[in-house]
Amino acid sequence: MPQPTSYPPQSLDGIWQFTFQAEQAWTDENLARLAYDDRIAVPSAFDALPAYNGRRGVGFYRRLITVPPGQRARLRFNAVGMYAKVFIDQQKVGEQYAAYTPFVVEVPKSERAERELVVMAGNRFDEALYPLHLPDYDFYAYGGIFRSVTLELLPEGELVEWVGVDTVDPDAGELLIRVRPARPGQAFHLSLDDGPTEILTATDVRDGEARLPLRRPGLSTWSPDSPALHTLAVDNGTHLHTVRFGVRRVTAAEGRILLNGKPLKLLGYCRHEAHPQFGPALPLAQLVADLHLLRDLGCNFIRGAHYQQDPRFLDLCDELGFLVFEESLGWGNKAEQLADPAFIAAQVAQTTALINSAYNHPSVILRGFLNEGQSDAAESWPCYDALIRLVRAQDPTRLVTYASNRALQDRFLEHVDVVSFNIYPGWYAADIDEECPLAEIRPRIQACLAGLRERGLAHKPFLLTEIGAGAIYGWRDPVAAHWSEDYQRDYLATVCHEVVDNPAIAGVALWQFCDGRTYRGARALRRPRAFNNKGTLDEYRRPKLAYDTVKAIFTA
Ligand code: ADA
Repeated sequence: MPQPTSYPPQSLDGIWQFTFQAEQAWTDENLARLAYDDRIAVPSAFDALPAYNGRRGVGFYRRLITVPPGQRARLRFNAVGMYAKVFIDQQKVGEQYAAYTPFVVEVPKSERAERELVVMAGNRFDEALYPLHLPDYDFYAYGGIFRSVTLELLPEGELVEWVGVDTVDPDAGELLIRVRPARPGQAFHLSLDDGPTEILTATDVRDGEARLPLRRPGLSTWSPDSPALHTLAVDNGTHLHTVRFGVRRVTAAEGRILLNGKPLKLLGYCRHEAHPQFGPALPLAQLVADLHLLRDLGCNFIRGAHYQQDPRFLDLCDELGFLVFEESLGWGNKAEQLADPAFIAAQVAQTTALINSAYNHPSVILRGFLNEGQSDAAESWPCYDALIRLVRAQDPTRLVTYASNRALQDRFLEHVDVVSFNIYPGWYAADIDEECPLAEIRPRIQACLAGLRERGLAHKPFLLTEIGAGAIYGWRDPVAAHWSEDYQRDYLATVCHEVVDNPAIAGVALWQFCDGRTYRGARALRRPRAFNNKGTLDEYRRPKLAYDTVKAIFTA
């Protein structure tokens, strides 16, 4: 058997040339006249930098790369926002209209080794061009190469493009190895944890995917307390593809979420990838620091709001034993969008890319989409139907859900595994003249549970996937009025005690971990400082009064 070929990916992160063009149209692909008058880091959000703060247009990132003449190669971009075009030697080789979602582009072969790479990163809102991120979303839409870029040298011939590892029975070490592409009768060489190579022949092939059962009794399982990880190398004789995975099975029964048959209580936060100095392009040290803070708070659960998470963050969640709700990008999408075939296609494409690129993270136990879409309108069903079918078909090891702010008016709850509600009793209070709306928090939560029981949905686990109150960092108020740290502390104490004490609640993701920049202009009148201030920490990760209160309850 010829030795399979696998080259380690080369990082292209570092200092690139840069120019910002406020007036250049997205359709204007004339690169020849550009003067790269600036320098920038990759990864970065260019509009998190003083020269480009708040500006909208097109950022051009440029660097040279070296590819041996005649060598097959491709570039992997882990995230470019809001949308991107990629050029090699001034020829367009790829486009991407889904920020936060990885994509790859082939590098055309050349007799020359030194090649010019230019990336156009657009940050103008444009619903026709990019309907996935609209101006009313409550988080700032940055532009840039948000996450790492790598160069992969590839062998000629058929590649092992994708490998997924499903756990069938964690106790028996029974796995299903899914390999794409594949043909009936094709032989694959597998090596688990650098162990002996085993040859498996593809007999069960569906839509170009081989499904190879593999049984390894005694494989250590993945759990928050013991986050054991394994590697699997698959080669088809031409190309070697290695993945890391965890042996774990997630199920839902009798109102609880179970991991390897044991019930969980999910305690944690919703977290945006955001920082005032880096936007969504967080340095690795900040990802680690955020997870250390979440662990210090006593959390075991993170909802990655509202888009695909940095793969390094999920790798860390795998290694540290966090449990994750990951969703594709959406925010308050209305029925007319949700019924629009072009929008549905964009949602299916980005969610498919998310599933494929983040498939083997054992920490991700819940797969979501369409945060707070108009799921109380029948016209919205086509998009929910398409995405629920997609997840069930392509991502069968995770529970399907979506975060709904329609509560008991939601029309699609029967179709998901877990009911996830975003509610804000005591903040967006029913009666704005009510002096102390804290009193409405527990009754509202209990009313949701009662309503679900009446609808015959009490067997589905119930998550509070958003609940919270705003607090301006440093504002201490003897009256404990809205926007004070005191009110937020009392609010989250009420919520956390209810969650911990009430067995009918499977978990909570408090809104939110830290403050984050949001709207500009008049919309910001609802967001003091033009930030979403519901963080338990401020945007620089400085803890508010609520921090110690939540920690005391979560760690009790
Ligand atoms: C919604 C939304 C969040 C945030 C929150 C709030 O639930 O999903 O992104 O906007 O409201 O702060 O009001």
